[in-house]
This record gives sequence, structure tokens and C-alpha cells, in this order.
Amino acid sequence: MSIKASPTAAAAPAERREQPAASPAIAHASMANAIRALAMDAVEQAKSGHPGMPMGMADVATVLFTRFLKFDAASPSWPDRDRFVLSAGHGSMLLYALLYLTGYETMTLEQIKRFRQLGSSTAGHPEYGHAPGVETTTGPLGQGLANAVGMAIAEKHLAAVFGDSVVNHKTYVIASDGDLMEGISQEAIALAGHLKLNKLIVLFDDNGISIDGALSLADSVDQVKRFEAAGWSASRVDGHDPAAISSALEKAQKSDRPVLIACRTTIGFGAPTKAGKASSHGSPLGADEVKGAREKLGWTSAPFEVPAGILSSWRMAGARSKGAHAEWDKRLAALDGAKRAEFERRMQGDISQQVLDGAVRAVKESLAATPKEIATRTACEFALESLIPALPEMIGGSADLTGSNNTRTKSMKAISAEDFSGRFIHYGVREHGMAAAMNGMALHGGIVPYSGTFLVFSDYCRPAIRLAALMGKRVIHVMTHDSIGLGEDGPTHQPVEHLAALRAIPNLLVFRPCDAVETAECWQLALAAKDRPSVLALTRQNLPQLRNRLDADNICARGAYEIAGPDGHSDVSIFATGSEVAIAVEGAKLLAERGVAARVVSVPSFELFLEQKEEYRRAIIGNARVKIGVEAAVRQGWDAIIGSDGIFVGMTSFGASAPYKELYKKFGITAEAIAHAALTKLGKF
Ligand SMILES: Cc1ncc(C[n+]2csc(CCOP(=O)(O)OP(=O)(O)O)c2C)c(N)n1
Repeated sequence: MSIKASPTAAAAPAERREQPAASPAIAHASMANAIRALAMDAVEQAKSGHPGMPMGMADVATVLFTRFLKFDAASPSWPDRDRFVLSAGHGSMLLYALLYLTGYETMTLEQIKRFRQLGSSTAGHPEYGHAPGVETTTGPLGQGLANAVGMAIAEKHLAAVFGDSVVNHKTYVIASDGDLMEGISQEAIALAGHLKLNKLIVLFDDNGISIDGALSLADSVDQVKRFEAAGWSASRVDGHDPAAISSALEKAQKSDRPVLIACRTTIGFGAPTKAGKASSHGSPLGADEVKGAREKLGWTSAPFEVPAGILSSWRMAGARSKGAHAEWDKRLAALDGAKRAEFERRMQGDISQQVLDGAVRAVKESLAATPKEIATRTACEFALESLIPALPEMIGGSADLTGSNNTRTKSMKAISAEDFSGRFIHYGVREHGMAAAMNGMALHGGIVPYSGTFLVFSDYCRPAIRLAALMGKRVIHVMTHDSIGLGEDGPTHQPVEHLAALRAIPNLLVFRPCDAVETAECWQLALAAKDRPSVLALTRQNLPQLRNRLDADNICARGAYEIAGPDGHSDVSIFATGSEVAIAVEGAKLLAERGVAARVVSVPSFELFLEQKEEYRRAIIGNARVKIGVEAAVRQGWDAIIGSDGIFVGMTSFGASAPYKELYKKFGITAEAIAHAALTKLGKF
């Protein structure tokens, strides 16, 4: 029995018939088989990779890319393109094959042949920034789906701001069983359903197989019911029947809610003995199996060869939306000049330095005139009051801790299903989904997302923060209640190892400002860092304002600087961050009373400091006999500043539940402890 997918797709609906997908002479099955063949060949050549998923989803992808997806292969960054997210990133060859076949210039056959090799754009899992057409880095299951929710939110918001003549596109996702088993998927699905993101369409690769074998080993969820319960429109189709796929997608175009299409597929479709089995999931099929698959599929071309007729049909699919693109160009040109310039600025992610500097200067001037003894979370809100009106691309939020995180300014309207023009998102208690959705917004473009939760829950966001860092996207996490200083909520809520854990992520900026002025400066640095995510670790408890002079420059930009100290030589250097800087200053005063000269260095960002020139680093670290690091957290990472023989005043255990001042005493993070440690080391005790 031939297992070729049905050769003729359903007649295209009226509005789509104007743009025929491809040469009618080329049957759907041949186009889908081109994907299958390339996936098999590339995995075989690389001797690693995942052929099963691309072979299983080739029919679905062919229908999507030839009939529905609005894209222009010649213009991968066209702002109004539909976004396509391959959440099941292990099936990367599906995406690479599609990009090659549809004619993305940089996705050459050579790149396909160099799948998974050093320096190629065809990395094992899709990586954002390596190949135009890859919208996001996927591989950690569930992330892509949650990114897509952010992309769909971004689309809705920008359409509300700039109008649907220039912003009117959809977000399509291919997700696997693994994506839907991950907990993050629940957060993403629930948020999407709540916000009625009707332009989000998920094609679920419902193949009943995962790595360990049949899905029934570990899962028995009815995904259609699950999505429906979250407010989605959900249906099932035969994922090898192009007519059924097409009609489900057609219906999805007019949905009033997000859409799930569960596509029943056979993993490794076409492989003679491995189809439908976990053995086709994640390793080369082997020469005999590939030969057999070619026979079953009726694919007679040599490895990596796509017959000219099939390739040209695919290329026509890649150029299908050129007309739509040209029309869009006209609509953009017809926009009011200022609006068009603003749209283009925002899509390019350009923040005017003048505007940002002006907004931060206003905050610093106010603080210099009237110093504030406030928590840095409150200082954050104070800074936001100036930043939010100046930077319309900032979209804030909180994971149900708005009143604690202080991320919502007075004027900010919440985004809702009925009105996406607001600038604040109530993410609900969904830290992981929130962080991944923020990545999606940043990837979509036009938005600088920031949001809030407690620092201790950075663990719940970490996989998404890591991906933002890997992708180099500007995503800003306000994380308050940043130490035992939060007090009575106790050790479950008191971060101890989190600063070290976040500092361990490459390309992430971790800021821990010591007062209201530093908070404003750290915001400025986070917003100016176009290619990096940031975390702002902020206090619950009030802190004195240590910087009362108006500095025109951003002093935090160098990561560490001397904030207090005697003229001339110091016997002791005390390095501290955030709430512990004021304690360090008190410690230095106690030492001065004992005739010991001590300087205090505030270290708002380890990363920025360690990136400074050696000369500056040496000068700031200095040559005092005693170096002390003070931070209400674990020591890990501090040796880079104080050396392995430096003294560390901080945490070595979890915290406790009590008023915070008592906790600082109990854990020995006090001015007295600092002075005592220094005097002991100097032999003055
Ligand atoms: C968060 C995360 N955990 C584990 C993995 C490793 N992994 C890759 S694919 C997969 C599951 C495969 O099943 P499914 O998602 O159904 O994909 P299919 O076998 O259908 O291609 C796993 C566990 C991963 N990529 N991400």
C-alpha cells in the first residue's frame, strides 16, 4: 500500500485563490516529500538530528507555508509578516528545509548539507540570529509556544497603537507532545485564552510518540478539551490530509479566540520500519531505512537534490506574499510622516539616547533636590513615572505582585482582551510564562518588555531568562524583595543563591542598586542595552539615599565605583551591593573611629565592572590590605572582586522568618561585623 499523502489539496478558498500557492502541476505530496527527503539526508550526513518530526509534520507545514503563512522569503524582516515558531525545536530540519525551499537567500543547500556543523546557520536546534527566518531560539520544550503568546500580544498592542493597516498578522506555532507536557505550556495557554489572542494558531503534532516510546507511558491528557477549557477553539484533523488541514486553517483565520489544531500524524512518516515509532525521533534513520523511505514515498532524487519543478513550486510559495508586501509598503508610506517614523523607530528597537538621558536626568535632578529614603522598588516606580511617558515602547507587567513590585505607574492602563492599547500586563501567577512571553514581545519587535516578580522566583523564570541572554534580546526583569531584607515572609521567599545564579548566565546584566539614584541609573543602563536582558534586584526595605550630588554622567555604567572613602590611602576596601552599601558605609565610619581608613565601593553590576579596562578595575579594587565583600547572599562570584583571601560578610545558609533588622543581626550582616572582621584581620583586636 502506498502511504503517499493525498495528492490534491482542497480547493483554495476564494480570497486565497488569487495567489496560487504553487504550480498546480506539482502535487502537494511531492512538495511535502521534499521536506522529508532533505530532513532524512541532512540528519544522515550530520550523523545526528531528529528526522521523525519533520517527516511527520511535512504535510501540515506544506499546507501552512504554501497557502496560509504570510511571508516574503526575500524580505525576512518585513514587520507585518506572520510569525512562525517551531516550538518543537528538535525538528529543526523542518524549518531549515522550509527556509531553503521557499528561497531564503542565506539558507543555501550548502547550509543544509552542513546541518549541525560548526559555523553553519543550521544549528542543532533553531537559534535566533543565525538564520533569517528563524524567529526565536527553540529546543527547550514549551518555550516557543510561550514566546508565541508574547508575539501575539505584541501584534495586538502594536495594531492598537499604529492601526491594522500596518500591523495585521498572525502567529503560527508547531508544537509537540513535549511542548504541551511542559508546565510552561499551561501558563502560556491560559494567558492566551484569557486575552483571546485570536491571531495565535497552534498546530499540534499529535503523533502520540515521545522519546521514551508511546505517549501513553506518561500522559493521557485530552489536549482538545484542555485547550477548550482555557478558552481556545480546538479541533482535530488528520495531519496527513492536506484538505482537512487546509480547511481547519481556513476556519482558524476568522476565529474570535486562539486556535489549536491537533494534527494526528505519524512520526517518521514514510520510513518503512521506523514510522510511528520512537526510533525515528532523534537519530539518523540509517542507510537502509532511508532507501526504503525513498521507495515508499516515491522519491527518486539523489540525496540533497530537489527536482527543479518541485523547487520552483516551493520558490513560488516563498514569493506568494510579495503582492501583499507591496500593498503593505504603500499603506506604510501613506501613514502620517511622524507616525511612520515612530513605527519604524520602534520596529528597529532604537531608543533615542537624548530621550532616555532626559528622562533619567529629570529623576536624578529631583532626587538631588529632594533626597528620598525609600526602598529601591519604590525608587523603581519613581523612575518609571519619568520613563513610561518618554518611552512608549515600554510594556510593563507583574506576575500578580503589582503592588509589591511597583512596576505599574499611575497612568498605566492594563491590557485586556477588549483593549490592547494599554501598557501593563497582569500576567497572573505565571512567572515562567511571563518571562517567555516577554521574550516573544522583544523578538516581535516594537516593544521593550519589563515586568516584575520576587527575586526568589527568578528560579521560575530562569529558562526563559537564559534564552533571552542567548538570543541577545532586551528584556527587563524587575525582581523585588531581593534578600533577607524582605523579613517576615521567611526563607521560602528570601533569595540567597539567586544573585550568584543569575550572574552565572552569560550576557545577562544583573543590577543591584543601592539607592534611588543608582536605581534610576541602572534603569538607564538596562534600557540602553539593546542586545542584552537585565535583572534589576530591588529591595523591599527603605534605604538612605547615598548619592545626594547631581552627577551628569551615569556613574553605575562602570559597574563599580568608590562611593565613600578617605582622601589618600585606605587600609580597608569594602565592596557592597544594594542594601548592603549603606551598611558598608556605616562599617567604614566605625573603622574611622578606630583610626582605620576604609573606602566603600558600590558594585551595582558585576558584569559591567568585569567588562571594564584592566586599569579601571585595578584602580577600583585597589591595594588596601583588607578587602571585604558585603552582600546579603552567598559568596559565590565575589572572589573575582575581593580575591580568595578576601573577607565576605553575607549568607552561608537560608534565611529565617523575622523582622528584617533582627535578621541582619542574626546573620551577622552589620556595620559592627564588618568593622570587627577588618580589625581582626589588621590585628587590631
Ligand atoms: C525542556 C526540555 N526537556 C527535555 C527535552 C529533551 N527532548 C527533546 S524532544 C523530547 C520529547 C519528544 O517528544 P515529542 O515532543 O512528542 O516530539 P516527537 O518525538 O514527536 O518529535 C524531549 C524530552 C527538551 N528538548 N526540552
